Amino acid sequence: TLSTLIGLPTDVGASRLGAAMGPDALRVAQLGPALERLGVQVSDLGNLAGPGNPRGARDAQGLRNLAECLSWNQIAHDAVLQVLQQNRLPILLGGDHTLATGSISAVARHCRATGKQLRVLWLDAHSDCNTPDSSPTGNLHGMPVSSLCGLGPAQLAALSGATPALPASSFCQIGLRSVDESEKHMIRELGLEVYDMRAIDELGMREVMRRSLVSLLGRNDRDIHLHLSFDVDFLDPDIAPGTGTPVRGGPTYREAQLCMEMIADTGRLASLDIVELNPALDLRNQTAELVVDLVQSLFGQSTLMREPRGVLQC
Ligand code: DIR
Ligand code: MN
Ligand code: MN
Ligand code: MN
Repeated sequence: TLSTLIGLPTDVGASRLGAAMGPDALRVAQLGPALERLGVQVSDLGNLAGPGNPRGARDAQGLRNLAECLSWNQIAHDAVLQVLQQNRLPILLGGDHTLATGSISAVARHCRATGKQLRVLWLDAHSDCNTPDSSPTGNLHGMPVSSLCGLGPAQLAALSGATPALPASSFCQIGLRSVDESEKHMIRELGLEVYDMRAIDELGMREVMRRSLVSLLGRNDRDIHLHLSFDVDFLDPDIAPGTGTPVRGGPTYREAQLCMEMIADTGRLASLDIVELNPALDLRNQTAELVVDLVQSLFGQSTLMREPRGVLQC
């Protein structure tokens, strides 16, 4: 595998500062070398430049820092698209989760051009499907899913060159435990496939992953591009304190590992966002180190020699 790290140091979509330091914390935790040890060839574009955080008040539409979010998402889109066109696997180092709008818009554009089918797995404590009308905070990191489904701010929703960038049926979300009232309705309306923490409690992570991957990939016999959008707040805050909107009751270390291992087994991962890592809130970079550990599993690290198995057998 050839991969490219793209540092996008911004927190304009969030209300807490600090996610802008995420890319460097991942480099300090040796993300590149960890992937190289697994046989992944890594190049690093470094941190791309973009507007600072004006810490704006909410505008007439109720949104915070919309212009800056648009710039950053355009930067994310252009960088991810270029990496995909080089037949490399883009790894977006955020930055807050608004960047997934630009990143996934680029993946959608690339898949449209190459005839691939895009599927998005969204690991998060939150559903990120607020709209400008429904958002209780005005923070754009709470809106990437609705933007990609054509319901966010118009310019964000149009980034892929088609609105919606992809249908809601192409998403699957896992790990949710903080969903606004308005989002509960949106999940219904969009028909989003969601496995919340209760589902993980009741079914176990293995069955949740099996169901998710079957519904995303089917028999895994078509030309599918699987994108993983990994919000670090997916993880339980006891093991991952370095994130801006932690919610207790998340997946354990082993549950998260299994999740990544099962994604690796599909052999379909073709692009990745790592977002919402906030080193200012972390303890001695432990969250970044944990993320690097998990990303190694995502790229095939396993305890024993294993034959990659089909989704239906897992
Ligand atoms: C909340 C929190 N639903 C919002 N969202 C977060 O601001 O829309 N997403 N933290 O990561
Ligand atoms: Mn390609
Ligand atoms: Mn989140
Ligand atoms: Mn998120």
